[in-house]
Amino acid sequence: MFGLTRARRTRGRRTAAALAAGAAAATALLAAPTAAADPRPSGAAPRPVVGGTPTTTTAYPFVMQLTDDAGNQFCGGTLVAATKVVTAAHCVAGESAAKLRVVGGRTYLDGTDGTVSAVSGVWVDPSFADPTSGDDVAVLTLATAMPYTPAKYVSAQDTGVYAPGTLARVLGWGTTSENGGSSNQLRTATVPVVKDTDCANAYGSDFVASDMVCAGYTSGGVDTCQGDSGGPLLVGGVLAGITSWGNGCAAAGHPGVYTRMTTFSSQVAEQVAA
Ligand code: 4AZ
Repeated sequence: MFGLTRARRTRGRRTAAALAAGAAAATALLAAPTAAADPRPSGAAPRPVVGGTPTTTTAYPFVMQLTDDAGNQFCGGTLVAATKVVTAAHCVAGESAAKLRVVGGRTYLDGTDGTVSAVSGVWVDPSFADPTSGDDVAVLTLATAMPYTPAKYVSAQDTGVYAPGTLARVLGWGTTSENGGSSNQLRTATVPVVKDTDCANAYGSDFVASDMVCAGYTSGGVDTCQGDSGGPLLVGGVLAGITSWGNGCAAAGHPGVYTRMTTFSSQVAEQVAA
């Protein structure tokens, strides 16, 4: 039933030819020295988010699973108040609240621990149409309060969090390689914020700088992937982005694209107060 939501993330489903053409163009661009050095040992295979490490909801108690009513995880979210979860619009647009669940305090997809809540309200940014047009933000209201410490989120003036090269943390249960399987355990990785002009060079008009920010290494290897959407991008432990889209996962020249939270923080605050 969430097939449409997934299918809309067509960036991961481009043809091999389109990917190859994009990769060739990107290789030329990505001599730009904006990203931090890749910390992985040279020649190391990408580790499974892609290139991350396992973690727990004890370490990151505000990281939520979004599931359908059968318990299948399809996106992530961030608890920002006891009954409020920030996620991506593309995760929940067109879905009925009755079929959504939010699970907190559960590190493993196959676990039964933590707290499961029904969703009593879904706010999707009214301007949202498609992730590549921006406005990819939603706020869920939970029927049951989550007994976990929420995350703080950036305010409109905190744009310094997007200084190129700033290390950001991403989290999720998404696939550990493009077209691979989801991770049973929550994973995390750190990725540097990419300069807007480099991201515009990679994605053309699909990159809307007012609404998006990119993060990733010039050489790829570390990224969010399918199933990580809606989850947090944290800078200094504060929610600064929402996993939104990308062309494939972890490919050189195609960083992950995240919702630029500073643009939406007043709208989110309004929903959190509602
Ligand atoms: C997705 O389909 C998805 N590499 C999330 C993140 C990225 C690509 C796809 C970025 O949920």
